[in-house]
Amino acid sequence: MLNIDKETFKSDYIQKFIEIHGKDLEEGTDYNKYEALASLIRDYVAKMWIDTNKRYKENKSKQVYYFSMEFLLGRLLGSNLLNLGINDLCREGLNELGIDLTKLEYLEEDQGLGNGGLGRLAACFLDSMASLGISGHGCGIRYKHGFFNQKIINFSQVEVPDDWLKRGNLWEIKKSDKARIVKFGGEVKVEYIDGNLKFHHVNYEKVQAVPYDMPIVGYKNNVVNTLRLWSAEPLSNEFDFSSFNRGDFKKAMEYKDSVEAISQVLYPDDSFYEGKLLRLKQEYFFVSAGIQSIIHHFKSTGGNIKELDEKIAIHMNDTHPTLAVPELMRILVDEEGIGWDNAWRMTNNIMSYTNHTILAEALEKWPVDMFKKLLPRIFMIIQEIDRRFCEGLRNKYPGQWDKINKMQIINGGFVKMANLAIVGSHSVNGVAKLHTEILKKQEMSDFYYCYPNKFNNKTNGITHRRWLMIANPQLTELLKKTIGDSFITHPTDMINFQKFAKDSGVQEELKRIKNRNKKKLADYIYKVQGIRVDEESMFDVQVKRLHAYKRQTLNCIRIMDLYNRLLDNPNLDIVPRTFIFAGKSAPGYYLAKDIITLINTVANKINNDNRVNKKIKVVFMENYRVSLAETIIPAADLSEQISTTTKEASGTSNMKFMMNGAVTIATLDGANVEIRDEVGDDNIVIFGLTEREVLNYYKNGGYNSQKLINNDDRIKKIINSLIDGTYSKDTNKFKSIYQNLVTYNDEFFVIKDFYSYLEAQKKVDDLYRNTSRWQEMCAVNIAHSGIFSSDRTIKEYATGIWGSKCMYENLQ
Ligand code: 26Q
Repeated sequence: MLNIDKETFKSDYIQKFIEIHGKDLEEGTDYNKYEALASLIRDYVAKMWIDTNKRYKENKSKQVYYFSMEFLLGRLLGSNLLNLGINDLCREGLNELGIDLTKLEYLEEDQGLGNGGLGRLAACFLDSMASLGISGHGCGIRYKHGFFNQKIINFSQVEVPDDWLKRGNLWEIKKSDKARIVKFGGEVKVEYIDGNLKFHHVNYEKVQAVPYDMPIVGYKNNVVNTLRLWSAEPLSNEFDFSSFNRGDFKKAMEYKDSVEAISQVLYPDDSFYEGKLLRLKQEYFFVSAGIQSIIHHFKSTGGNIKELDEKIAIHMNDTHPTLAVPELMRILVDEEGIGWDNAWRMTNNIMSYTNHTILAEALEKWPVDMFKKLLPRIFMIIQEIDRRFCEGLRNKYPGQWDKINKMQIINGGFVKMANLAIVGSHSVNGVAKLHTEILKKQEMSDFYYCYPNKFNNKTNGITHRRWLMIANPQLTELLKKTIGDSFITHPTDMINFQKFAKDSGVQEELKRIKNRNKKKLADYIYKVQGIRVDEESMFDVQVKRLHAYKRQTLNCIRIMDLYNRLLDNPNLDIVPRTFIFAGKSAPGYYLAKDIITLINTVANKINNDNRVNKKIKVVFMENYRVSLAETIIPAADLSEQISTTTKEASGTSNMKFMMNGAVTIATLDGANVEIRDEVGDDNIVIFGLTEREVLNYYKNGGYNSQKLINNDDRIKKIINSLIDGTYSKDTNKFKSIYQNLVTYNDEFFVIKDFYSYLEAQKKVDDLYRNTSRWQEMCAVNIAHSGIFSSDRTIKEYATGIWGSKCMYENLQ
């Protein structure tokens, strides 16, 4: 923990300001003030960072590397201040200098280098690893442009490039001297030397990978780990200078552009795989640079390469970093001269893999021709891995060709990344109990029966430091006041709050805190969207990526139904609600974009209809991102977790909402199952098809959405209103949604679950009317949320997968 007093901080701050801006504080803009503060904090962190690295080196502790294409960090100033333990001191010190810390915090751009759940999980894991004193570091790509900014224009999503680096990134340090070369293309020449095969990769194109390091500060424990993000830069000696000199710099520029393209932009798809060459380049680029730098560091600090697997662990966040397996093999075999069998044993001990989805359309597979051309040596290594693997399979399953074909790594003209990740790792995990069971018994069953011990579950978690302490300081204070502050380092101690669930004083406090958070959100909605919402109404919230399986459509059609009912009966007895949506759609996912347009169109109609807008309002908030989530989630009364059962691997916003005292309406999907098991059926509202029913329909058929619609006038009316001009004069506008539900038989059972959902919503109304019962439910949810801290998850990874020690626990 940083040892500093307020007066020292103030004078350090003023000095820093003058040093970097060359003017007095009074002359500075707010952004100047933010810059000075962030730079000062970075200086404070620097010493701890160096000390941590020294300690890791001296203790020779096992180093964990979390490889991920995405790290969705959001803002860092607040979490760095909190984790350094100087939040209050800074706030007061700055206040005395006439500066409002909150205002400065809002000036920081979100670091949006991720799509959603998977990227945010990586960010929570970094925070937990540092806070538990685990020597765990991130490795990824420093995209020049992160996830696009979303604007809503004419009710529809428009994508605007994210330019998060335009004013620089104060948290990173460029380490040019640690740059690595990544090789693409070319050919492999094979040579026999003393009876051994030797492989020479020639005529390749060189790309320089330059690392930018960011400190990851642990919570009050003097630990600072590293997130290393790689940027692609051209090498000056790769320019074709002869053509450059002739004045023909087109070629030189082409080289420069093609290199810079690699770390130019994050792919904005989160559930649909497309075999794009640039994406494959990105994957190999960061994996190769990362592994080279790990091995270089290991050797330069005196490590013996033969013991590498005792000293490092590499985790693959989904299949995106799977080329780490053949890249590690390449370095061990080709460069370190280790025999194949030993290299393979070590690689297997080092690597582990998390699966985040069962959607078939999201599984990565690369066309062999493309792969071979871009990564000739890596392809050969994968062929050899596959050859040996299949040889083993043929012995184990003689004659079972179907099974062997399905498990093969290179098959049907494609390199299958999930198969390679499973074969190359000693551990494969799912992200919630149900998801892991589905992986074992359905999606990856052949692999599970072949290697039952590899498979395990690690239910996701979220860092309670950001999602409770930073996002909801008042609730944090109430917890401290009632149960003490042990929950900060031992989040499961939040269970002690359960005894206060029926305490009327605590219930009132909870309500007061929620109302303040709601007011803050309502003010924000008015400021940015110009919509006035009733702060007394129930805030009913669904915020997440737009996807058919997440069923924003189900939420929307029940709002359309409610609107119909209110028009029929203006005195209908319902709890007034504000329906809040937010989320981005992949730019090429037209159905999801149409759903955004539908929600905004319905919102516009309802909000402007005086007959109903005292009772219901609909708001679609633009540009969902980490910092917006921090404002929305603490203000939610009701958390919508309504995916088609079996489709949502885990979900993590469900955990954030419960931790902030929202009640959940949910299907028994992903981690909702575990949330239900924690809080009990009385403290969550469950509806919808069960896992068994869904799997049965998918397997055996028997579902007919058209029949359901035609037999039910109420549903028919809503569905027809998509195409009969009720919401848009252009009757084609929502035709794709209509066709999905009617013509294409409603793949995600929106119609099937409709009445069950309505009934659950009726139950929510009844519960909400009983204020004391509702507050009790909120309290029970908060009390049980500690288990969903990513600290718990990371301890399970550390002991169950990585075999790494957690300093923090040792100190207990
Ligand atoms: C793959 C290939 C090419 C381009 C993009 C991609 C790609 C990128 C991102 C594929 C998937 C993703 C992200 C997936 C994701 O966020 N999954 C979510 O992971 C969460 C954390 O485990 C779970 O809680 C969610 O249930 C799951 O949907």
